[in-house]
Amino acid sequence: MGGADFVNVLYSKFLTYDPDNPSWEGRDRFFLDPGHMSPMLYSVLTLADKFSLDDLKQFRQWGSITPGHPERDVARGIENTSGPLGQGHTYAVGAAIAAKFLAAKTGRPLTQKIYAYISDGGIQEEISQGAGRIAGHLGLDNLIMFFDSNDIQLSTTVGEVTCEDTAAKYKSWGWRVVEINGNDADAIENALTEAQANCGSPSLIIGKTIMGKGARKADGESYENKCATHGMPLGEAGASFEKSVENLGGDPENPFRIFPEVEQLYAQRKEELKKIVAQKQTEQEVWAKTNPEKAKKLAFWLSGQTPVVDWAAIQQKPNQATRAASSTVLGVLANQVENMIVASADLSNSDKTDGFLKQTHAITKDDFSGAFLQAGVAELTMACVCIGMSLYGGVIPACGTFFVFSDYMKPAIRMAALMELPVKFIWTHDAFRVGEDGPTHEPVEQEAQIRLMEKLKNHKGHNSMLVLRPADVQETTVAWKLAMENTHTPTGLILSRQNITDLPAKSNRYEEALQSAQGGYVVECDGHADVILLASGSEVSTLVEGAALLRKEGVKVRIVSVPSEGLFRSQPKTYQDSVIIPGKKTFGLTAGLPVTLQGLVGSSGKIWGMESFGFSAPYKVLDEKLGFTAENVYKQVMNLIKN
Ligand SMILES: Cc1ncc(C[n+]2csc(CCOP(=O)(O)OP(=O)(O)O)c2C)c(N)n1
Ligand SMILES: [Mg+2]
Repeated sequence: MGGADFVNVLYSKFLTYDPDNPSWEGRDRFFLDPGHMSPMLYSVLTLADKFSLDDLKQFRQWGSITPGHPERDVARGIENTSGPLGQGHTYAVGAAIAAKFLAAKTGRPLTQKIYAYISDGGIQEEISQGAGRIAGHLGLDNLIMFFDSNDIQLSTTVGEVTCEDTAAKYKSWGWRVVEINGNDADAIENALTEAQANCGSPSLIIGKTIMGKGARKADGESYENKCATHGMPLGEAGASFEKSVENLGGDPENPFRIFPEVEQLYAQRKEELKKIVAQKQTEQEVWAKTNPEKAKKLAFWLSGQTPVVDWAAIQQKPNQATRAASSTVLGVLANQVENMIVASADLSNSDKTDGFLKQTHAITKDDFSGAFLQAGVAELTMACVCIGMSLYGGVIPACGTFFVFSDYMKPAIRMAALMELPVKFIWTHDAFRVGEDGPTHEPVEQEAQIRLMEKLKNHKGHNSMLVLRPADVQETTVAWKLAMENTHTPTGLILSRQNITDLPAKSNRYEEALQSAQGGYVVECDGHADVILLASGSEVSTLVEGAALLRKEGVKVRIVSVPSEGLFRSQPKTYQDSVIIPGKKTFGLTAGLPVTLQGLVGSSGKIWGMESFGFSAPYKVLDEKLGFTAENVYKQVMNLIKN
């Protein structure tokens, strides 16, 4: 691989890590954007004693520790390799922000670097625009990125798809850019030395490299610079495996071999690292002794434990939109959770993340003590930056935008779920009730889509995501509590734009809303109910209004709020059956596709939902036209119980 010279120089001379403690937080980080190059990373990590030659021989096999695209395996030195091109280097941007933020918050000296490796694919992915812009704008001089510019990609040459001046592009975003021969070890070493000394801007090293360097055909002719070598073993791609290994100085009979001079180079580096790490740790200890309070805080943050928040004391104004209730909670979190960073994609005053912003200030190039990231209009970038902060550790990231634009973030949500990262996604304007903005802004199928992630298990066997759609202000407080307590998977909060009448309280609505922790619970029940009325979010209050009409006709109802189907289905069967009684007629109301509630309502019921895209009109008109009214609940339920 053409980038092998770079990673060799990086790992044998520059990257600082503790050979004995892979999760030492003072380590440099290396993010490999093109995850398809994981064999290159495995190789260099084998030289660093993290893998064996036998592990390399098991590459991509069932049960091996060397899968294709490993994503994350910190114990073996892998911070991240990104399967989806473009995301990985954006995680690096997030990690660089987190490092600067923690340094600013604690006064701890910042000595580590965040390295990223990007290829033609990552450079072309749209997300690189957001990552490049933010890194340049914030002057992330702790970020050094190497571009493996080999002019070849998967199915074409680079020249067939672009004529851009990549150096000029990054310079325009405020990066320091150098261009070198990426297969020249001395040039790489010089470029890295300069980049390390650079202040005030991120560095891009464009390394011109040769795809399939050293590859030869059977007749000895060169087989370099071929798309075919991107994804196939050399022999199958048209080159000769034997001739190529021979040409590179190896033994085709015994290709898995570490040469003595290489072994020596890495053994020497290991000794150097021990000294470097010992010195850095001493510096950290000196700092911790002079700053015991801050050091204690930092240790707690890095542990990833649930922050202490006085949830019961949060005062909610009644009958507000759940986005407003979320804003109230965020205002409290800004003061009680010092290691939280909230971002918004240019909607802070609308998604109400400004509740947090008002208690802090935005992060800027010269000041990382603020805890708010103005991400600009770049939802996927923002989500990946948050993932990067989470990968770095010590920071609790959250980000907000309109629910309909969760579509722009889905590829990152999936990665957060796969990597078990507790990023919080705040999605407001959760239904067609954004009416006047027309169908483009009205989410319909988004809730069903996001809830699929609640149904998908991660490799630990847990729901890969927690998705909560609270029904009123107190459920919103509880939803945030559950989100902050969820330290092992991402959480999505789906919130309303419009005001919602609070659900009826028996004694204390907050205490009752705490039952959201079971995913779903009975809000009200008239003895032996004739019918179960079930919903999440603002539709629950519409059911409450409909129930009043039904009761006038002597119908006994049970009203159930299900903020999270995934959480509900994780409860013991006896609990589930005590809430949604099997065989009982059930009516579900959803502002999403009917399928959103299918798993809860089952076959003995009826779901009233959206069957098409929305329409442009004020939301009260849409409620009437689309049947989201007490009267329609009454009508539909009467039909259901009669049949
Ligand atoms: C988002 C995304 N789209 C498509 C792919 C499939 N894919 C893997 S590598 C690649 C392009 C490879 O070109 P380059 O990045 O230059 O890597 P090189 O072939 O030079 O190693 C593509 C399209 C992917 N992994 N991620
Ligand atoms: Mg390439």
